[in-house]
Amino acid sequence: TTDPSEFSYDDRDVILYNLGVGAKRTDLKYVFEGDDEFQVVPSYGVIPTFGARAGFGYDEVVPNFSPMMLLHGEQYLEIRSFPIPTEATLLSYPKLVDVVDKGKSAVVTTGSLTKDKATGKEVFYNETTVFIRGSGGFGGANKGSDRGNATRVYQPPKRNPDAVVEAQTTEEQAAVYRLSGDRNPLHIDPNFSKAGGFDVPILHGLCSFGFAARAIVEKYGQFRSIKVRFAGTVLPGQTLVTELWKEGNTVFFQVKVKETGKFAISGAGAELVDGGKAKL
Ligand code: HDC
Repeated sequence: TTDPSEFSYDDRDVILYNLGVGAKRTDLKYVFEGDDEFQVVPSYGVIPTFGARAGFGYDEVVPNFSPMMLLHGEQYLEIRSFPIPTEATLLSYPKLVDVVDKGKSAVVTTGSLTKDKATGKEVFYNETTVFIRGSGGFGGANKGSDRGNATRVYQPPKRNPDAVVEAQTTEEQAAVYRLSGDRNPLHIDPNFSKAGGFDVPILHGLCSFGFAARAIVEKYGQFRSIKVRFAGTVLPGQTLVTELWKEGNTVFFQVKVKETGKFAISGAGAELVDGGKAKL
């Protein structure tokens, strides 16, 4: 297709994505299309929006834009119909939501609705916030709008986590993950990443997001929305430690890098479908 908003996928894409977010060969529901419970890790809902263009360029909304200085800041995903298909043709409709001046940096949010092409049914809604270093100082008065769970900062309870899930990424994690759609050279080309300030190409924020989403589904079941802030970078090969707390329908979570003790994801939360018990 030549329509950039159109995205088709099938079981091969599902398996590649699941492997990209750390599924093991023994997790048959993620890696074998013949399994009765074959499914995609629900964070896949971010992927169909990648090719779609929102009708603006970052260089048109902030000063001094350089792609090397762009980092993924936050992500919100809503899943609007279940079960998530393991093959479909979808259409995405992105639009500019917010541009905020953070002084040295700029924060730009794009919202994108994704529908099933055949039925018109809404499948996903995403908000993607990028943090663009060196593109602030343009004097915008906008402090960012309140969009409910999409902008919520989830404060985890003070008690110890109810569950902790540890998973080591591989040295090839970003090299595999990028094949699901985000070909940003920041995650593979050392010359590009060096220009952006990183000696080694860094892991996609959405790859760590997928690891955390998998942990939520495995511990508590399916969720209808998920929101994260990417608080620090992760290098391929590092170990992700996801800490989770469940309160009613809400899962609070955060992700730390085991080797450094620093946050990769903070202020994050997910809203479960029917307390996570729904059989979908
Ligand atoms: O938090 C710092 C950081 O390094 N975070 C990790 C970033 C990261 O690794 N992201 C993932 C990898 S990059 C990636 O995946 C790119 C991808 O390929 C392409 C994008 C995806 C497109 C998808 C399309 C579907 C950093 C550098 C982001 C901020 O740190 P500092 O500069 O120290 O900021 P700080 O002084 O703490 O705060 C300044 C103001 O900015 C707000 N802020 C901080 N972190 C933010 C953020 N806003 C959004 N997102 C974040 N992650 C702070 O709240 C503060 O605002 P205020 O002054 O109003 O309080």
